[in-house]
Amino acid sequence: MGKMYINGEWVKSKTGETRKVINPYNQEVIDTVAEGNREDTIYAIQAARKAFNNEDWRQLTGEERGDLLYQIAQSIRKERDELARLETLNTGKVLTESIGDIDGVANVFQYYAGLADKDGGSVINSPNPNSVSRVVREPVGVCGLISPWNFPLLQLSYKVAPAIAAGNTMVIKPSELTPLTTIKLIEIMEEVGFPSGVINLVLGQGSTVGQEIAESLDVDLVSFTGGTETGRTIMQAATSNFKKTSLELGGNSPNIIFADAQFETAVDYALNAIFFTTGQACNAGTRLLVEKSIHNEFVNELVKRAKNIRMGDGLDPETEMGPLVSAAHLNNVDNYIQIAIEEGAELAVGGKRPEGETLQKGFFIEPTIFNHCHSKMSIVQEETFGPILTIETFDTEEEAIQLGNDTRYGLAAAVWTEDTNRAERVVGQLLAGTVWVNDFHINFPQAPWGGYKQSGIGREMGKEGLEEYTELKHVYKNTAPQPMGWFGNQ
Ligand code: TXE
Repeated sequence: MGKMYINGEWVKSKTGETRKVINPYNQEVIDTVAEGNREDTIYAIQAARKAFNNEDWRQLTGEERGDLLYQIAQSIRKERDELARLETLNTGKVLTESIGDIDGVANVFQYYAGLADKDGGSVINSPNPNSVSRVVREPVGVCGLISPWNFPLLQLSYKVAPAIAAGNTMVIKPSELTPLTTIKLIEIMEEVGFPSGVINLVLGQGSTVGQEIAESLDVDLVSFTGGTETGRTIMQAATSNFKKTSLELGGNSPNIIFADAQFETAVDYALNAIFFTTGQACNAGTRLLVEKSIHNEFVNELVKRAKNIRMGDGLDPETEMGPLVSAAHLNNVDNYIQIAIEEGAELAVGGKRPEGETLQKGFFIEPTIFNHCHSKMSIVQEETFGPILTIETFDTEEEAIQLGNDTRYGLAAAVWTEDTNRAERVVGQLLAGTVWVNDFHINFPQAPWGGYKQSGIGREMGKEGLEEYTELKHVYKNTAPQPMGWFGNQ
């Protein structure tokens, strides 16, 4: 049974409650794990607070913390196959994707291992003679790290690795749907060796465990990846003590195809942009914007290939697309499809649960494409978070930009054209945290990741992702102190 890890010990929840963890491919129970509540969370927060004040942790140098991170990266590489298998069992995603995720996790730990001892602060110009002014970065304190179910370990690594690099302590809460690889990561971290209380894991629901983390007066920073509405709740709760808040929320990313784009490559990537991880990616290319002159040809090709997508068990190497993560999410996605049809979007392919006995046991939905959409439709404006592509057309560059930005989100965007000057003009106008030119989905630890508008606050990864986990301190030293003689000096 999967337990929680609090104050250096593996523990059951105080109530003894447990939760079954389900494989979304066939609804079989993969494991049973502890189900914590507010009381367990408070205990973990207290342990993290104590550990933050403990010299054993505070006195470690950046180099030593970097060494711990490097060891974690190495262990993840050793456990790659097992971690990837677990991720596929728990999320339903295909094994190749899980392997990519786990390689990404190791890379994130390695990147922050290298960064942990690089920032020695800076000396700034002081307006006064005989003085030295410097700015240093210090850890924030106790960090609450709340992660989602779509990239369970990868999204968590964006938080845990920089939090350690900066010298914080933490309470980790994975999604209640997908805790298995996170439990395994904690085992790895225990083996690498951290002082008790530096790393704590609490399992359980968002409304109890997550809410306590967001509200607690003893948590100094909350970093959350998940839905925009949950992000709003967390931000409100975090006002209790004005926690530093980092939010990576939803997206509704435009994928803009000009007529001069390399046709076959653009089609290929457009499919990958939306159907990767069954559309359950915050940066999925959900809104395809195609120049009118190639629209019909482009859609025909997309539909032809979408019909061939093989759904099935993520562990089967033949499978190209797995199920959605849960019955509740399948229901959400299905609702969006019905609304789209009612609103007059033209269903080009998919739109229903697949036939065939084996797929009935899982939370499958067919790859779905809606043609002739417009930006007033909810299917275009909402984040469906399923394998649903909407298609709109444009005539001019200006129109493409206007449609691309016609969303409350701003996580990512892509533009496809062979005209490099046009590409730069469009990039400059798109309101998104990441813009790809003739590519999609790529991200890596060196580059900051996060969104404009309602896609969130702050950035993960890159050196900016480390700075989120630090406080700035200005130190001013008078090197020739003299009495001022200001008060009561008659
Ligand atoms: O996510 P939630 P849900 C989007 C996507 C999806 C929608 C809802 O559109 O359809 O969100 O998904 C924890 N205080 N994304 O409901 O609720 C929860 O336990 C603190 C985008 O499954 O955001 C889990 O650990 N924490 C996305 C985490 O928040 C709370 C990834 C994410 O769950 C909480 C996932 C609370 N009050 C969904 N309530 C992305 N950006 O990649 C829940 N949680």
